[in-house]
Formats: sequence, C-alpha cells, structure tokens
Amino acid sequence: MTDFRSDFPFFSNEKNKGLIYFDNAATTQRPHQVIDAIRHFYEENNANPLRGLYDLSVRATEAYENARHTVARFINAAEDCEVIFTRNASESLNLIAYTYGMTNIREGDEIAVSIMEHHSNILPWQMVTKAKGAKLVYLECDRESGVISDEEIAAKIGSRTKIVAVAHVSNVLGITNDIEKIAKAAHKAGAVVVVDGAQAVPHIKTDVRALDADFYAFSAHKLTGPTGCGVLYGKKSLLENMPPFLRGGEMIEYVTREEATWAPLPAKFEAGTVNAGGAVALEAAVKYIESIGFDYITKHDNSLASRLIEGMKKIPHVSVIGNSDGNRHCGIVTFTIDGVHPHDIATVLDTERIAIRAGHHCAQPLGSYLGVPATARASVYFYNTEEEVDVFLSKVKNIRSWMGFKD
Ligand code: 7TS
Repeated sequence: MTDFRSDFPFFSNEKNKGLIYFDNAATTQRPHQVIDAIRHFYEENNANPLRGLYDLSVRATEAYENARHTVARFINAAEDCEVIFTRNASESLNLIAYTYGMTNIREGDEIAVSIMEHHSNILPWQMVTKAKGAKLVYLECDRESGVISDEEIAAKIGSRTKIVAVAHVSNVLGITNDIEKIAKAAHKAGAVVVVDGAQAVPHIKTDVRALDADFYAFSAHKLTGPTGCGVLYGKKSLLENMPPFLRGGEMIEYVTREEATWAPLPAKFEAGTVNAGGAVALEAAVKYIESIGFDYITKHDNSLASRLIEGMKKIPHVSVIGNSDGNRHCGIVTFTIDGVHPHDIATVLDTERIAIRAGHHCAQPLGSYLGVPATARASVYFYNTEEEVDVFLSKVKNIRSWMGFKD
C-alpha cells in the first residue's frame, strides 16, 4: 500500500495517534493538499468573487471558477455552468425540491424514491408531495442483497411518475444502484432522475452523462474536501427553466422596486457571497483523489470491505446487513451483534480507540423495512489498512463477552 497517511496531518496529530477512523461515510479526513489550498486562497487571493473590478477580486473569481471547471471535468458534466456550488448534498437536494419540484409537481403526480434513501433524499420529497397533493412511492430492495429488481422498477415507475430520486450508493447497505437502468425507466415515463451521489463520488468514478442523471448531488467533505461545500449538477436545459432557490447577491440580472430578473447559470443558483475558499479546497480534494485514482480507491475499499465481511462471518452472533459480497459495499459495512445495542458497540469500540457510527444513520424508513431500527456501521476509505481491519475484528469478537454474555 502507498503511504497516503503521511498526507494527513490528522493521523499524526498527538490526539489521534493510534486512532482507527472507520466513520468515513459520515465524513473523511483532509490531506494537507486540501488544507494548504484553503490557506493559500485566504493568504493570497481572498476577495469577494464575482463582484470587484480590481485585480485581486478577479483572481478570487478565477480561483472560484477554476474550481467549478475541475469539478465539472471530474464528473464529466458537459459544461461548467451545470455545476452549482451549495453547502452540502442536503442543500443540493432541497434546491431541486424547492425549485423543480414545487413548480412541476401537480395533484395526482408521483415521486418515486428508494427505501434505502438517506433522510436528505426523502424529506424534501415528502414536503413537495404534501404541498402538491402528490404521492410518494417507495422502490423497495431485496432484503438480503439490497438490489432493487427490474420488476420493482417497472412496477413503481410509470405514467404518473414525475421525479425519481435515488441514491447512487446507499449509506447503510453500501450497495450501488443501477442508475443507468433507473434513468432509462424514468425517462421512458417522462420523469426526471435525481441522484444522491453523496456516498458514490468518493468511491467510484462518476460520469453524470454516462448515467444520464438529470440532477446529481454530493458533498465535498465525504471525499477529503471541506465541510460547507457541496455540489449540485443539473442538465443545463432543466436548470435554465427552474426558478431560483435563494434570492440576493449576484444571482440577479436586474432589479426594480417591484421585480427582478435572474442572472444566467450558474449564478442564478448561488445567492449571497459564495464559499470560494470551500470551492478551492474541493478542487484540491478532487485533484488529490485523481492523483490516487479510482482504480486504486475502488479496489482498496472493496478489498477492506470484503476483509471486514469475511471476518465478521466467522464471529458468532455478528450479522452483516445487506449484500454478502464485500465488493458491493463501497467500503460501508453495517452490522449488528445479538443482544448488544449498537450504541454500546460504538461506545465499547471507542474505549479501544476505534471510531464507528451507530444508530439509524439518517435512514429510518430502511431500518423499519429491514426490521433493524439501529445498527453499527464501519466505513473505510483508501487510507485505512488491513491491519486496522484486523484489530477492529479482534475487538468486535470480544464485545459480547465484555458485555457479560457467556457464549
Ligand atoms: N445522502 C447520503 C447517501 C448520505 O450518506 C448523506 C450523509 C447525505 C445525503 C447528506 O450529506 P450532507 O453532507 O448534506 O450531510 N450521510 C451521513 C452518514 O451516513 N453519516 O453521517 C452522515
């Protein structure tokens, strides 16, 4: 393995020495390349972008727009203006609901989401369907494999469907949904496809045009970038016909006492002073991830997930949620231990300096559907190691006996 960890000041920090960080699906750590990029922007190029007529502000604007160009190339958008900077994936999804959703959904229409969605891709659609007298329909997955079948797609996406909102990768099951197939069905029905890519973009090569996604949302902080910076990709023809989400700042063309007209894309969707430092840091994260390459990242994440799953299969009373093939987990392994509350699993592991997430993972409808309201989740990234997986497994093995169980 290449020693990526030396790129991460976090891991050499005195407080974090020896820590096994397995909560990468919640947020990742940042390499110095990203931290340096933020520092460099504020030390050298900081001004309010898109406004000033002086050289410094032009530099700030260039830095911001270069970041947009890098992101557009990274996800293979056709044009830079199809990339809108937001605060995070949640805001990107809300933007679509408040603008496209609230103007295009009518009484009797249907919005289809999958049962494995993060709340950020459910609540906005609950809001739209309730406001418009439309219906929210759930695409259910196979309880064992996590796969959404062709039959389910055919049954739930039809002539009433106007929006299909689905995760590219589930934050609980780790499964990759077949977006191309779902997009084909949606487009045939005359619906648009909203893809929540929060857990996909960090782990697999994402090509929004090959997927034929109409909208695609993700967060910088899950791919070693900064918090407070997210992306909404949208097809230009759709974005151009949508009303603005938030109002104020440089998103206008002209304002009278009564009326306003809107700036062209992407400014129309970026009200107020933009997060240029965040965008520049996201660009650094993208370049860093590209320097490692998805050939390596995907393979490594799959290999560690497989090691985790194979190890867990050998431990009595431990059950892995979802697919039995580690190559279908994007580094996310959710599990339960008989008789031990997931919060206790996380607390016990914390005393061993292992950080994992436990609870509902902001996917309560999935927990109800699978009959497991709370679970524990280990999620790895390219900087995690086989040694860490083995230490983790050895601790998981002992949890029941530490909790007083005899077998
Ligand atoms: N969609 C998915 C699939 C996610 O996993 C998350 C965050 C979001 C949307 C929201 O991202 P945000 O950046 O707007 O917060 N998921 C998790 C998680 O699994 N644990 O903590 C956050």
